[in-house]
Amino acid sequence: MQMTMRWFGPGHDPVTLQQIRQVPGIVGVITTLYNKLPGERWEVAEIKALKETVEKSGLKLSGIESVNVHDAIKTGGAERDKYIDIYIETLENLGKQDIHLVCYNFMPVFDWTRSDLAKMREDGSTVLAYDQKAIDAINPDDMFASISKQSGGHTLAGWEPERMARLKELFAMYKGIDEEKLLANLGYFLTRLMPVCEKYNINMAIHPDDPAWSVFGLPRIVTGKEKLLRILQNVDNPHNGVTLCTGSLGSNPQNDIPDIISALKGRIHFAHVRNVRHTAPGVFEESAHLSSDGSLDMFAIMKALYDIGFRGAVRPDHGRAIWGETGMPGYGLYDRALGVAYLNGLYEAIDKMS
Ligand code: DNO
Repeated sequence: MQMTMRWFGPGHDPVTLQQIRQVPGIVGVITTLYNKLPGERWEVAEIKALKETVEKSGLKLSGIESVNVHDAIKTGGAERDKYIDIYIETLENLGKQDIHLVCYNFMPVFDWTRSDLAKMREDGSTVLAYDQKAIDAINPDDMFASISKQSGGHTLAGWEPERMARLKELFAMYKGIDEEKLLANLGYFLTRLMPVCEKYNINMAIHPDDPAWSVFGLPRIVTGKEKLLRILQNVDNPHNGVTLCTGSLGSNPQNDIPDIISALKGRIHFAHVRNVRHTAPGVFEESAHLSSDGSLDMFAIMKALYDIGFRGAVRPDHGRAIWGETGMPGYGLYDRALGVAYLNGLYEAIDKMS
């Protein structure tokens, strides 16, 4: 297992590489060119500069999260081949810089969705939370306004203002796109990527939909075991794999995460390990990583990853805001560092007892 943390890059992340390096057991960061919009090509010089910045700090660039996918690809629109060509060039440029892991998502219009970015808990910490009733009561424009108001001035991953300014147009693009079409469009995209992935040994790792069900009437296809298996079987190539995000899949209490991990053996290329607390149907909050603070059994999750032989990049996921830290919602240093320490402890125990 390679323990990593997400880092949003120079000028975007208030957490520094030096701070990350001081977290015990961290070997690398998962990062991105944060200013790139979906559909833009990543140039060699930009990737090189990012990599050098990371490596100068003594860390490895362990993978990219995310190279975002243009909506023309997701909808199978007229321009999809043009944008797939650009995506392939980006992969080629990443491969040439010895980068072999790319996390992406195939969620229509929105990336992750929350109703509250700072829900106050009993102990005074704040967490990201979701309440389906609040989402049902809001329209997508107001949703974006509410998210940006709560973002503390940061641009949040997947909520780029440039895209959100075109919400109506984006929703119109998805008219007539149901789950089957979205799945077929994903298959088309992946099939075209596989040759460049094989050439440069790049593992594509699709991120589950968060939450793991449809929002605002948009189709969602990365929500549970059957659908994940279908995505893998559709393009049955080891480079077509998954980011096993326990918090996203775990938003639905019906998802048995250790069982999903076993079913995906060999095709998990990256893991986001965090806990959620289910409070009512369609209502959850992001708890501390500790099993007893949430609804997921983190030991069973780490054990399942260990048992399938997963030794790739892992990162803790969203942390609570604690100890007065202000920063990007979900991505402060302190609670994620606690998460790392806990996951390292679980892993050491599992390893020594196996
Ligand atoms: C949110 C993240 C997502 C994730 C993308 C992957 O914190 O988990 O934005 O990075 O869905 O493409």
